[in-house]
Amino acid sequence: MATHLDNQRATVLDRQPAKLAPPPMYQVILLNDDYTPMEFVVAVLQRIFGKSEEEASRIMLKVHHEGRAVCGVYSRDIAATRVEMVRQMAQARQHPLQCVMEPAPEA
Ligand code: TYC
Repeated sequence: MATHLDNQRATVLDRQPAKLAPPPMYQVILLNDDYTPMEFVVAVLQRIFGKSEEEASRIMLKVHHEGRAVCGVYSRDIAATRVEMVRQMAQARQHPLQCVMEPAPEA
Protein backbone atom coordinates (compact mmCIF):
# COMPACT_ATOMS: atom_id res chain seq x y z
CA MET A 1 0.00 0.00 0.00
CA ALA A 2 2.78 2.43 0.93
CA THR A 3 4.42 1.64 -2.36
CA HIS A 4 1.19 2.42 -4.22
CA LEU A 5 0.87 5.89 -2.56
CA ASP A 6 4.54 6.62 -3.15
CA ASN A 7 4.06 5.87 -6.82
CA GLN A 8 1.08 8.23 -7.02
CA ARG A 9 3.04 11.04 -5.42
CA ALA A 10 5.96 10.45 -7.74
CA THR A 11 3.60 10.69 -10.70
CA VAL A 12 2.15 14.01 -9.52
CA LEU A 13 5.64 15.43 -8.91
CA ASP A 14 6.64 14.42 -12.44
CA ARG A 15 3.82 16.59 -13.79
CA GLN A 16 5.27 19.79 -12.28
CA PRO A 17 6.32 22.15 -15.09
CA ALA A 18 9.99 21.66 -15.89
CA LYS A 19 12.21 24.65 -15.16
CA LEU A 20 13.96 24.77 -18.51
CA ALA A 21 17.26 26.55 -19.00
CA PRO A 22 17.23 28.97 -21.95
CA PRO A 23 18.64 27.35 -25.10
CA PRO A 24 22.34 27.94 -25.78
CA MET A 25 22.85 30.79 -28.25
CA TYR A 26 25.39 31.09 -31.04
CA GLN A 27 26.91 34.13 -32.71
CA VAL A 28 27.36 34.02 -36.47
CA ILE A 29 30.65 35.62 -37.48
CA LEU A 30 31.79 36.82 -40.89
CA LEU A 31 35.53 36.57 -41.64
CA ASN A 32 37.62 38.87 -43.82
CA ASP A 33 39.43 37.82 -46.98
CA ASP A 34 41.23 39.75 -49.72
CA TYR A 35 38.98 38.81 -52.66
CA THR A 36 35.25 38.94 -51.89
CA PRO A 37 33.86 42.25 -53.20
CA MET A 38 32.59 44.64 -50.54
CA GLU A 39 29.23 45.04 -52.34
CA PHE A 40 28.72 41.28 -52.25
CA VAL A 41 29.29 41.16 -48.46
CA VAL A 42 26.82 44.02 -47.99
CA ALA A 43 24.25 42.11 -50.11
CA VAL A 44 24.80 38.94 -48.00
CA LEU A 45 24.25 40.88 -44.78
CA GLN A 46 21.04 42.40 -46.14
CA ARG A 47 19.63 39.22 -47.66
CA ILE A 48 20.61 36.62 -45.06
CA PHE A 49 20.77 38.68 -41.88
CA GLY A 50 18.02 41.22 -42.63
CA LYS A 51 20.30 44.24 -42.14
CA SER A 52 19.60 47.68 -43.57
CA GLU A 53 22.09 48.91 -46.15
CA GLU A 54 23.66 51.24 -43.54
CA GLU A 55 24.03 48.51 -40.91
CA ALA A 56 25.28 46.01 -43.52
CA SER A 57 27.93 48.50 -44.67
CA ARG A 58 28.98 49.14 -41.06
CA ILE A 59 29.40 45.41 -40.34
CA MET A 60 31.21 44.79 -43.65
CA LEU A 61 33.71 47.58 -42.89
CA LYS A 62 34.24 46.24 -39.35
CA VAL A 63 35.11 42.82 -40.86
CA HIS A 64 37.35 44.49 -43.46
CA HIS A 65 39.30 46.47 -40.83
CA GLU A 66 39.24 44.10 -37.83
CA GLY A 67 39.17 40.67 -39.50
CA ARG A 68 35.79 39.55 -38.18
CA ALA A 69 32.46 40.79 -36.87
CA VAL A 70 29.29 39.35 -35.38
CA CYS A 71 26.32 39.37 -37.80
CA GLY A 72 23.76 38.13 -35.28
CA VAL A 73 23.05 35.83 -32.32
CA TYR A 74 20.65 32.89 -32.83
CA SER A 75 19.64 29.48 -31.55
CA ARG A 76 21.83 26.66 -32.87
CA ASP A 77 19.65 25.59 -35.82
CA ILE A 78 19.03 29.13 -37.07
CA ALA A 79 22.73 30.01 -36.76
CA ALA A 80 23.72 26.84 -38.65
CA THR A 81 21.17 27.55 -41.40
CA ARG A 82 22.48 31.10 -41.90
CA VAL A 83 26.11 29.92 -42.01
CA GLU A 84 25.09 27.41 -44.71
CA MET A 85 23.17 30.09 -46.66
CA VAL A 86 26.26 32.33 -46.67
CA ARG A 87 28.37 29.37 -47.84
CA GLN A 88 25.95 28.64 -50.70
CA MET A 89 25.64 32.28 -51.75
CA ALA A 90 29.46 32.67 -51.78
CA GLN A 91 29.99 29.38 -53.63
CA ALA A 92 27.43 30.35 -56.30
CA ARG A 93 29.57 33.41 -57.15
CA GLN A 94 32.86 31.64 -56.42
CA HIS A 95 33.85 34.07 -53.66
CA PRO A 96 36.02 32.79 -50.77
CA LEU A 97 33.80 34.46 -48.12
CA GLN A 98 33.90 32.51 -44.83
CA CYS A 99 31.28 32.46 -42.09
CA VAL A 100 31.42 30.54 -38.79
CA MET A 101 29.31 30.10 -35.66
CA GLU A 102 30.58 30.13 -32.07
CA PRO A 103 28.86 29.79 -28.71
CA ALA A 104 27.77 33.28 -27.65
CA PRO A 105 29.32 34.58 -24.44
CA GLU A 106 26.86 34.25 -21.52
CA ALA A 107 24.81 37.41 -20.96
N1 TYC B 1 38.42 42.64 -47.67
C1 TYC B 1 37.49 42.56 -48.78
C2 TYC B 1 37.96 43.50 -49.90
O1 TYC B 1 38.82 44.32 -49.69
C3 TYC B 1 36.07 42.92 -48.38
C4 TYC B 1 35.47 41.96 -47.40
C5 TYC B 1 34.75 42.43 -46.31
C6 TYC B 1 35.61 40.59 -47.59
C7 TYC B 1 34.16 41.56 -45.40
C8 TYC B 1 35.03 39.69 -46.68
O2 TYC B 1 33.68 39.33 -44.74
C9 TYC B 1 34.29 40.18 -45.59
N2 TYC B 1 37.37 43.35 -51.08
